[in-house]
Amino acid sequence: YTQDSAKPSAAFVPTKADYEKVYNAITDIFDKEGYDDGSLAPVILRLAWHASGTYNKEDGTGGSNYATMRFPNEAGHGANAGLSVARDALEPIKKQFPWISYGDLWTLAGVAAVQETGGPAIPWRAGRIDGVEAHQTPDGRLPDAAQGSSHIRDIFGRMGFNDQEMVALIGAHALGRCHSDRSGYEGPWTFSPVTFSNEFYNLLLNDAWQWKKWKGPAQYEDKKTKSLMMLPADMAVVQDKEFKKWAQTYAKDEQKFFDDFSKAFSTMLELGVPKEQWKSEPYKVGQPEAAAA
Ligand code: ZEM
Repeated sequence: YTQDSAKPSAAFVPTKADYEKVYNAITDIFDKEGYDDGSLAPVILRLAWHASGTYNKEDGTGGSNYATMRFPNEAGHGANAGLSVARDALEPIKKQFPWISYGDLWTLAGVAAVQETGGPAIPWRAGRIDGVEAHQTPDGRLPDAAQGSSHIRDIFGRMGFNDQEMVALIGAHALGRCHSDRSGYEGPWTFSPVTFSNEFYNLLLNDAWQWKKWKGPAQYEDKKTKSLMMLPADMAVVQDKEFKKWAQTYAKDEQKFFDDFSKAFSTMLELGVPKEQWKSEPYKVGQPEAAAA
């Protein structure tokens, strides 16, 4: 045996076409009859965000580089409850494409979740590497849904985001729902939880909201149908004057929301990755022009 045949994966250098193949394999697992609203895309987007949102700009720790949610300690952080659903769903794809790092797989899956539900293209690039348990960050780096605008500014400011970017990022709550057996909260934010849109801002600004009367954690329900929800942290987006200006902008102008979300989310997915690790400039995966190229 030569050294090469002993280490076959080291010799393989993936191209953009290979990432297109991974992307397509990811989109193939989204539809899931009987699960939530019929799609795994929302919980997979939440995985990509929680894998990236641990970043601390002060010391460079956390972020998407090392995919440390693979380890039991970080997987067990309260904020990550339920994300095994997303990690487990992506595992067969990791087996099919063993050369991709978990960080690249999870973030590319987040890109696919946004794009395949009708959201904007999210520039992405490969380069994350799998880390070790020592790369895990302490519990408490992700936002607490029970808190308001100063907490949101602390948490997202630590990642390096400004007010406008914070408000744009939270707009992802157009997708998916809360689960009482995961976060304790319950219900979807919008009537179309598998469509990426600016509906989160429209509902937040234009519906009447009241505290839900129940045994669970304090959350809002819409007065009219009592079928939608808002977290206290969501409500902060209209209670805080500076945040509210952006919510109004995004409610009026979906294209502006898409543009700003795309930039901020693309940045978020790159947090914590040293420059020298990137394999290319960011580019669009899974878009018609990419497939044609
Ligand atoms: Zn969420 N999020 N999030 N979020 N999130 C939940 C679900 C989802 C907050 C939060 O506490 C919660 C961002 C920001 C913030 C998604 C994407 C993004 C849930 C419900 C909670 C409690 C979990 C459950 O029970 O299943 C808070 C406090 C945030 C900021 C202040 C950002 C940024 C996101 C992406 C860019 C998504 C897609 C879901 C839905 C998951 C699902 O399973 O349907």
